Amino acid sequence: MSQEDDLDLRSLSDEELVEQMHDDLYDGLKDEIVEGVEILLERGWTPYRILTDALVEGMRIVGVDFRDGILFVPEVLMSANAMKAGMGLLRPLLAETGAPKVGKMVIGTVKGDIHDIGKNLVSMMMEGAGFEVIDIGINNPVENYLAAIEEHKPDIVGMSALLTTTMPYMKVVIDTMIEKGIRDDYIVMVGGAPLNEEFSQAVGADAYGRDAAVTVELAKELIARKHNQLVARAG
Ligand code: B1M
Repeated sequence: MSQEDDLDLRSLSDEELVEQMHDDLYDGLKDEIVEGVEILLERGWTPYRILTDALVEGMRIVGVDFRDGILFVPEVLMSANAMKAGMGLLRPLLAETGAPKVGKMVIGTVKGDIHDIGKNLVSMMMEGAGFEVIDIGINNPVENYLAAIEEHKPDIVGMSALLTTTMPYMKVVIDTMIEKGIRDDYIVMVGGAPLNEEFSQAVGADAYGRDAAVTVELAKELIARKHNQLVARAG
């Protein structure tokens, strides 16, 4: 479905606008997505609601047609770019907490994998919850994680994978941390659409983040638990 040139997004009801944004994301229409986000913000929608109802849901629809061979890589890339433009507008708003930093996280997509929308979303939500986030980007070999851990001394190491072929690489990173004797110094969290709780446990992670909101909650819990353990040990 393509958008007619003269369609005035402002004339649409919230529900119609969100539906139109799903179509615009599908069609990779970056400017329209930015405008849609602006309108919903003006109408008092929270950044989180815009993110989940308009953008993430739109991308889910794109994913279904990508899977079914209706959409192809170039089209999905345009959708991804439109999604990123919308996320760019929401990022500062989600990060605007002013709260003291609750912890530090290094996050990256694993080697062989270039999907970064979910990881970026997690980063944004973590920042919004008061975490300092060091994003090491996509296609990261274990050396990149180790270098970032060494440099930034985070509380949490986060890994993202969207492909069944790349998710096993998470175990390579965790096993290397074990070999180097540093595994237990960090909370390791994993996420990405093909993962699940069992996989997370099998590779030796501390937690599986089903989505960005769950990841934030789990991260807070795990940080609190770590602090309590440190206090108990010191006492
Ligand atoms: Co790709 N791709 N893709 N793709 N792509 C999937 C993942 C796929 C499921 C599509 C499908 O067939 N239905 C499929 C994987 C199948 C499989 O492995 N079994 C697939 C494929 C096959 C491929 C290629 C191989 C296609 C090809 O070249 N023939 C290729 C691989 C490239 C590579 O990585 N080496 C490829 C390429 C691409 C694009 C470049 C076109 C583009 C990526 C653009 C980008 O990211 N900059 C793309 C996209 C956009 C998708 C889909 C459509 C959408 C992914 C997405 O952004 N979702 C995807 C289909 C799908 O997942 N439904 C698909 C929205 C995002 C908000 O959700 O990423 O799940 P998600 O993140 C969530 C949670 O998972 C969680 O929180 C996030 C927010 O709630 N989470 C974490 C994610 N990471 C976390 C890390 C954490 C915690 C939580 O750390 C602690």
